[in-house]
Amino acid sequence: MPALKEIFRKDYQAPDFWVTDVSLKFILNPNATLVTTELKLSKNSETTSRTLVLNGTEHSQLLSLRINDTAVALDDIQYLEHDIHLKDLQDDELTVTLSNQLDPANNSALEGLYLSNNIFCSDCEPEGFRNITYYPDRPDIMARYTVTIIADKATCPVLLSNGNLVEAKDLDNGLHQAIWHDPFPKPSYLFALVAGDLGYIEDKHIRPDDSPVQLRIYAAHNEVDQCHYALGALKRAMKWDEDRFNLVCDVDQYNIVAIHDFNGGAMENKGLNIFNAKYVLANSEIATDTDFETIESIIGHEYFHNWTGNRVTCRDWFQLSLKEGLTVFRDQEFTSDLRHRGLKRIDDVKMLRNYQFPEDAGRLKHPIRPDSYVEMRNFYTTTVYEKGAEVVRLYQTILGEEGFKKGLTHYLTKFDGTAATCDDFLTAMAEANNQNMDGFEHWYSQAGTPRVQVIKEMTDEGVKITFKQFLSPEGSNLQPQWIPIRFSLIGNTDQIIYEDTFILKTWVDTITIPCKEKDIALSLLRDFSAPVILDYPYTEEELMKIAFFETDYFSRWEAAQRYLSALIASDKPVEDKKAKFIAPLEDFFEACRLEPSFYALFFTLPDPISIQSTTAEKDLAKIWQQRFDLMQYSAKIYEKDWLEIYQSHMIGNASARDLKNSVLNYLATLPNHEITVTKQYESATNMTDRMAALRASVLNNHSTAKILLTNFLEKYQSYPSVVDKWFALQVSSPYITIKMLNHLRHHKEFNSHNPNRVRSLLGALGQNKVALYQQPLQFYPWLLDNIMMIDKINPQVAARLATPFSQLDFLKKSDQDAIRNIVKAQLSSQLSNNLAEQLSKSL
Ligand code: B3K
Ligand code: ZN
Repeated sequence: MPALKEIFRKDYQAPDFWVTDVSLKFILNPNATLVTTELKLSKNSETTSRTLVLNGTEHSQLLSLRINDTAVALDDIQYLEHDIHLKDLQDDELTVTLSNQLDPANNSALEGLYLSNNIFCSDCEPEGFRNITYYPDRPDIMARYTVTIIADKATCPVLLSNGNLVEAKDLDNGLHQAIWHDPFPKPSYLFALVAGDLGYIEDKHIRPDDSPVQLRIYAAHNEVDQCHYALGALKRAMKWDEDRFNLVCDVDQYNIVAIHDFNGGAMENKGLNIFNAKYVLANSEIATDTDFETIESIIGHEYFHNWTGNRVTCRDWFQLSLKEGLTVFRDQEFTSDLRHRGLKRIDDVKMLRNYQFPEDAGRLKHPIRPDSYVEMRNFYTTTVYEKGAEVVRLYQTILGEEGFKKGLTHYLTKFDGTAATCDDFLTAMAEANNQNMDGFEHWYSQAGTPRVQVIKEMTDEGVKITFKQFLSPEGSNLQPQWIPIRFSLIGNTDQIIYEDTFILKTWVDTITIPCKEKDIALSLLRDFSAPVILDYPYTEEELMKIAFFETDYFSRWEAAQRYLSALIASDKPVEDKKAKFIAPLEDFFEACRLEPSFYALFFTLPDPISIQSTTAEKDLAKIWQQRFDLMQYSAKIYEKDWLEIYQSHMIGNASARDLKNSVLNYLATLPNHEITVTKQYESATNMTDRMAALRASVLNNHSTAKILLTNFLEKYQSYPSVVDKWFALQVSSPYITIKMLNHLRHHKEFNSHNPNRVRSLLGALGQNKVALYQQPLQFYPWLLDNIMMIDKINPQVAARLATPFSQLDFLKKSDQDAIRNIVKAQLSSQLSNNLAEQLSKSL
């Protein structure tokens, strides 16, 4: 395998030339698109050398190049790999003009300009623009773009780019042309082009100064009626950013396009967001309640980038968390404000623990601001995004909501129109709040999840609490991080008698709270106030007190989960767990009617992998079985009560559906309730209920599962995101076999060129830890073979699917070794840089 070239953060150098203006002209054709580019350049007075680097790739064929009025012979051009190096350019202001040809129809990597269902579309972040034209493709270069698009009017009636439409006219030979101008200087990764036969719906957002923003969502004609929910979400996002952060939309036309073949979730291109159709198209027949919430948050996320990412962007890609962590935090707050803050926090923590904690403990671990990379595309990780968001949340926890807002306003004002760094953000936060935040910066440079050990002692002065932080690997040159710990004390009368936030800034610290009561419960890390692993030996009594009497949603849920994890992991026969599980459960049967969504989470037992990581039991198959036994036992004992809750929530809103479907999971463990599941499937009037029934049937291996699956596919064949669910559900079953996987892999609905479909098969298998644990030597080689097949088509997607190979710790040691040997053997094959980086780091 060729050596992988690593790029280091410490090597950042400003460019010798800035680009002030870009003119692009596209003559679109599926196999031979002609691109003409004119760049106005200006010397960066802060560097002494005079080299212009125009990044390119093997995908674009250079046809001509001129510097000012002088043509450069193609043979005289100096390349370093695919990048053009123009050296010793003497003018301080100059124009470079070039033309090149592209083959969008054969661009299966879906980066740069490609075709999806006959729609031309672009995807450029982080370094896809260099697939479109030769350009200094780095985020610190921000230029004004004018884009001319010429295409066949019959097949491409809609021509879109960033900014404002300044001209549209018909040309000869059935062609037409549109010219777009974007007045905001932007980095190349925010460039976008869409052209094809699309329909749209539209609406307006009225800004505080009464001026309108025209909003449009474009989709295939037969999908336009599925865009209404997303359009409403966009309006809510615009309003929320005005109310919460005084941030107003700065463009007069805001377009979103839904595209079926898309590598990521969505892209925040200035004024022209391109979305994976899965995160736009929805109605209650095809989308679950969770899908609606996800769509709203992603629509919000891309819109919020308009300030945090587009107006202030990143100096280099190592700073990615500057825009992503911050924007995830903003979308989390958006959902919290519009929906239910407590429940949203629980969802976010679950996500962080299920995906980011394993990454931080695995072989691909990296700080939220990495120090080096081979392929930047591999660093769009849950660490950069979700842990990044937690770090942004720390500022708010420490500075308060108002302090945070002040800091954000200061940051956006100070760096408006520029490319900034994570250090700039920290400085702005500290400046605006007049706070010394020295030491906070270690969150950006140190990888791994801190562990916080807490010791509680009752002394004559009161409750003495000692906090110690541990970072791994111990003994290395790591510095203590700032860890805010929200906590409360619940006293003898089950009331909260004290609450505070303690900020641990050193390795060890202690506080004493004057309190004479005995039997107090210490509730730690309320609202999950820092992304850490809490090591505190809660007693069962403490957990019960917290689960019943805390006011913080996260803490109540967490206490119940800890309690249940220990109970499930314990080797006692299930009948002996009765008193401990069933008796407390009874108390919630009435309470659950008041807050159905919350209790739906409460009743959902911790998943096997989280039990494995928080208890001494490491046999995942056994955990899975004991978890099932406990559910089935409780279903038997309380069948009448469960059924009563189930039936009384048959009709209702999303919250009622949550509760009903969490109860269905208990009932579904009993053979006599297969019929309950089937009935729900058949009579469902929305996707939430239908999918919940199908899931219960498949995951419990009901005899009817096959029939329901066949029926489901027939019904929803023409809805790609629903067919994705059909694949993913089967693959996430603990009963999945290689035979079934092969059947799905060769199913007529499988499409190795569509990232969503590929993820619904290979991504879902990588997440099915119970199956992987049981038959690792069958599933991992199968997964690797198929990832390597995808690598030939789409390296970016393949590399992301390979992350399970870096997180093998949950397996038996001998299995880990065997799998690493299999990976090692494949490293000599032809792999993309993307996949080679992920796999070689996994060894
Ligand atoms: N900024 C994009 C990331 C896309 C990366 C892969 N092409 C989406 C987002 O985080 O909003
Ligand atoms: Zn983002």
